[in-house]
Amino acid sequence: MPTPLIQAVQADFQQRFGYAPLLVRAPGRVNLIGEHTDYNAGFVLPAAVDKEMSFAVGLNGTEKIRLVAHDLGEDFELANAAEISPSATHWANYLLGVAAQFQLRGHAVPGFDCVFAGTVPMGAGMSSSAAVECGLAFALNHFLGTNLDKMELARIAQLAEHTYAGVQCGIMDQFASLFGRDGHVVRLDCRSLDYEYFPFDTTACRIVLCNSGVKHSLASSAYNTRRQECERGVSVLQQHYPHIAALRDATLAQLEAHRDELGPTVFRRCAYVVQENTRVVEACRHLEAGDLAAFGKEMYASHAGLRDDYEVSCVELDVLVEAAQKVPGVFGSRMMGGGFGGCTINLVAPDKVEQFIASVNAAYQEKFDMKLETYQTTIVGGVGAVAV
Ligand code: GAF
Repeated sequence: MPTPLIQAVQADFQQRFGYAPLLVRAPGRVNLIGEHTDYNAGFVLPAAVDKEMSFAVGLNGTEKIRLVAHDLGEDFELANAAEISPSATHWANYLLGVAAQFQLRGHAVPGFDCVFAGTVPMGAGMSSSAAVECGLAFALNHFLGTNLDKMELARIAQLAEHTYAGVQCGIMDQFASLFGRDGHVVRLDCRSLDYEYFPFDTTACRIVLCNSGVKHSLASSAYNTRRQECERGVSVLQQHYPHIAALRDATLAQLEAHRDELGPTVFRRCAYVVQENTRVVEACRHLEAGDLAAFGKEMYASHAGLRDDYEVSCVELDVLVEAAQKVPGVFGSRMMGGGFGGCTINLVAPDKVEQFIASVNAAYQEKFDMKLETYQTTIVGGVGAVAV
């Protein structure tokens, strides 16, 4: 059954361009645990959720690329699809970057039209940009007949983010949007790209997101700096342990042994990543054993590491996690995504959700003069075409 949003982009497309489009949905994601581990060749545990981007896409038989951000009421036109380059129109870059990646792989991109809209909140750490990239990558793969598999599409979307959005992200977000499975979280080994699905019943344990509403303009540059700090750590360690190709391969003992050489900041960044990787593996064990309390402890430890060692949290997120921790029936809570704002993710017993939302709202209002949005999410399947 097409959602109202899919119907809206379809109607907008039809009215503007006068022909029938392909309809595509691309979900945002949550990440239960494993933050800033993806670009360190480590483990992550995301799931695609029911906040989605909706697309209407078609080939227009000309050389033009015409893009419409339905929510913003803005459009963008490029005269010649063979001459794609980054644009001053911020949102258009996520789409242009994807088309450019197809071209770089030797696939000519003809003129196309795309209308998109979404319910994934922007800047909330739920991967709205990855959803935009993945939705178009799916559509172009269809129209160009390129037959690329989902992992290749994830890679295209990731590289679009690197080259046209300037964020040197890992592959988690794009992977989650494309590989999501209804009712399952998925553990990805970001080195081998092997993945394993774990059932997660959101009627037995709710996933509640608290959107702090905080968006830091420096988040992208701080993200890239964290990545560089990790790379610096690896280059120091490699001088002593040539087998270390990424922080995934390092141990705390090795970091301790070279603490002075690493320097205090790089040491703490690396120590966080090494511990977070272990936490993902442990958390999956707890999930399989049905031990949500133990799973939740890993989440709290993850937040503490992100706050104190990786330093990507902010006071608003810390207040939300502290408030969550005081509510009975909350298994775990932590900041989610790149950080510097956005959401916390909370695992809450179903009969305690109301109390949880009331408590975190009260704590947030007491400290900050800002509205807190909360979302109860369900886990959905990954990017796909929508039949009408
Ligand atoms: C952002 C990035 F896009 C991901 O690749 C990941 O690194 C995440 O931050 C932190 O875990 O969402």
